[in-house]
Amino acid sequence: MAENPFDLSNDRAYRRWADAKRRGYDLRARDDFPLLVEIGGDGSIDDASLAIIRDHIDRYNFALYRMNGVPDDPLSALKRIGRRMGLKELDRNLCAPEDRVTRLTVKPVEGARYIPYTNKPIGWHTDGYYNPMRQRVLAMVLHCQQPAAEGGANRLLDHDMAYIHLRDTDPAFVEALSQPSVMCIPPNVVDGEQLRPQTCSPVFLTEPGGDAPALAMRFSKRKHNIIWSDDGRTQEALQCLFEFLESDSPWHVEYRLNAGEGVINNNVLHTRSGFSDDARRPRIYYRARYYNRINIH
Ligand SMILES: O=C(O)CCC(=O)C(=O)O
Ligand SMILES: [Fe+2]
Repeated sequence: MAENPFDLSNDRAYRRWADAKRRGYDLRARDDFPLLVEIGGDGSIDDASLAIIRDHIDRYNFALYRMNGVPDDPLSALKRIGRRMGLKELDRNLCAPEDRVTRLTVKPVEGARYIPYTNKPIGWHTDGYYNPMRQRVLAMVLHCQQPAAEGGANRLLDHDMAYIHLRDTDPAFVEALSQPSVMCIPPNVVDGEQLRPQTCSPVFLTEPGGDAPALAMRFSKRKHNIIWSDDGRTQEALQCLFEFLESDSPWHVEYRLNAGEGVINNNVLHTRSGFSDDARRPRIYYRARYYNRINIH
């Protein structure tokens, strides 16, 4: 078993891991870096593409793909991708109880309570930061079936790099954001019915990985509906994190997905910019969330 780089008392293991992460990003700057990996329109992935996806996931926690055609059946295509990634259980979703893959498009009335179903920008978050701890969202696939007429780009940031920024700035920031109840989400109650209980959790937590633990992050920049620990250290750590997220580090990636493109990822930090739709061809995204990390065999 390799040493744990997330152990705050093991600086050597952390340095080795952080240096390897940074080296991985140097490759992205090269001209021959394959930003989008080619896959089939039905979600099938050949061995060569699978090897590249595995490499990207190992290094960056995300991989962008381009299908060789817009899928006729995006739900099946997404599920096929998920299976190939070793992803097992799809998240139960309040808004997509029937098939557990969510179709994101602007909804006029009832859905508009949730920002994803509007054309508004979405700030930095990881998916399911409000889920109970036994249903942690550790991976997801975000797929563009049809882009907006204008806008609707995504920014992505590997949460490992946010961790590195905080730990290099002050290890006490990581310690503060690893406290078991640093972030609490009040219950979701609609018309007197509790749809979700209160959930408290750390921001940074570790999950069993391959031969060493892996990092997961639960976070949203939204002020609304999150109760943060009010101690000074946590507040400073959050300030540092907010500033980093809004900065333009070499690790931030911005991309506007075209039809048939998407991102497979270990639930990295991401945003969406606001957009405007052509009423005849509205923006359509699909989102599949899973309770385990990507594990490609
Ligand atoms: O619409 C998008 O581009 C992303 C939506 C998103 O991040 C979410 O629904 O969690
Ligand atoms: Fe999201």
